[in-house]
Amino acid sequence: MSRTTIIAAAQLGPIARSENRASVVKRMIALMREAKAMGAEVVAYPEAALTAFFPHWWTEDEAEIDAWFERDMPGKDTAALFDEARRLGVGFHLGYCELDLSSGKKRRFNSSILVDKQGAIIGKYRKIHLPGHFEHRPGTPFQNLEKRYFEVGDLGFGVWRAYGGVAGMMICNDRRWPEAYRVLGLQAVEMIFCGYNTPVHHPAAPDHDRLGQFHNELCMQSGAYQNSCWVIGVAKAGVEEGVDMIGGSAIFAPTGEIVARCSSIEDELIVARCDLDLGRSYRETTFDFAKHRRVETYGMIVERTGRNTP
Ligand code: CDV
Repeated sequence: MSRTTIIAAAQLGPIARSENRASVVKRMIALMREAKAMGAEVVAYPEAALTAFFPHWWTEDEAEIDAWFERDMPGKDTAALFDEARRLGVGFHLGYCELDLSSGKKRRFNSSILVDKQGAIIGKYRKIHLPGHFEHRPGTPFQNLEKRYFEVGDLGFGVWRAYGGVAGMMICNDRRWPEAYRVLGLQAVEMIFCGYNTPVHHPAAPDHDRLGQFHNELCMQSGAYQNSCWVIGVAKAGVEEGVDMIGGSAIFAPTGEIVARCSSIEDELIVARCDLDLGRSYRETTFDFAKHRRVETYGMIVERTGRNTP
C-alpha cells in the first residue's frame, strides 16, 4: 500500500510593519481553505509568519521587542487558525516568534510547530542556526539581528509521527547546514518543513546576491536527496518594508527534484502529492546509512586534511 500525503506550501507575500496578526491570520486561513480544496492533509507556513520580519530593525525598547512575540500558542489572534484547521481537518506547520516565560525568566526563540488535524500541537522546534549579528549596524540598508533577539534553540532536531509519516522541522538558515538534515535523516525523517525569510541582498557579502535563489534550491535539493526525504521550503516573499525577499517556495522530492514551485512573490499556494515511500529506494540503496556510512573514520580524515584545526 503506497503512503501518499498531499502537502501544501503556503507562501506569504510581504507583511507590512503595521499589519496586525488578525489580518495575517485571515490571509493564512484563505490559503488553508485553498489547500483543503486541493486535497491537502497539511499546509506549511513560513518562518515568523505572523508579522513582518522585525529582526531587520534595531530597537532597544523591550516592550517593542516583546510585541513581535507570541506568549501563548494558540493565542488570541492565532486561535482562529487552529479552529479552522480543526473544522477543515487539515494539519499545519507554523513558524512564529516565541516568548517563553515558563522558567520565570524571559526567553525568546524563533520557533515552529506542527499541528495535527484536530488542531492539537504535536511538535515544536526552536531555530538553532541563528544568522546575522548581535550589534547595531546602522550603516547597512537593513540588519539581521537574530543573534540579538533570539536565543539558540534548545530542543534539538526532533521528529514526530504526523501526516501519515515521520515529520521534522528546521527554520530558514538551518537549511544551509548539512548536519541539520543529517540529524533528522538519522531519525528516518520522511518530510522536513522549513520556513524562511531570505533577503535578496546580503549586506555582509553582496557578491553572493546573484546566487540567492540558486543557493536556496541547492541546499534543499541536496538535503532531500542525501537524506531520502521530502523537503517543504516555504517563504515570506516580495518587498517587505523595503527589504526584497527571494520567495521561491518549493517542494523537493527525495530524488532531489523540485516537484512544485511558486511563481509569484505574493500569497500563493502550491501542492504536491508526496509518496512517502519514494525515499525508501534511496534509503535502502545509495543512502543505506548502516551499510555505507563510516563515521568512525571521519575524524581521521579531518586530522589528515587539517580542516577544523584551530
Ligand atoms: N531568516 C534567516 O535565517 N535568513 C538567512 C539570511 C539572513 C541569510 C537565511 O539563511 O536565509
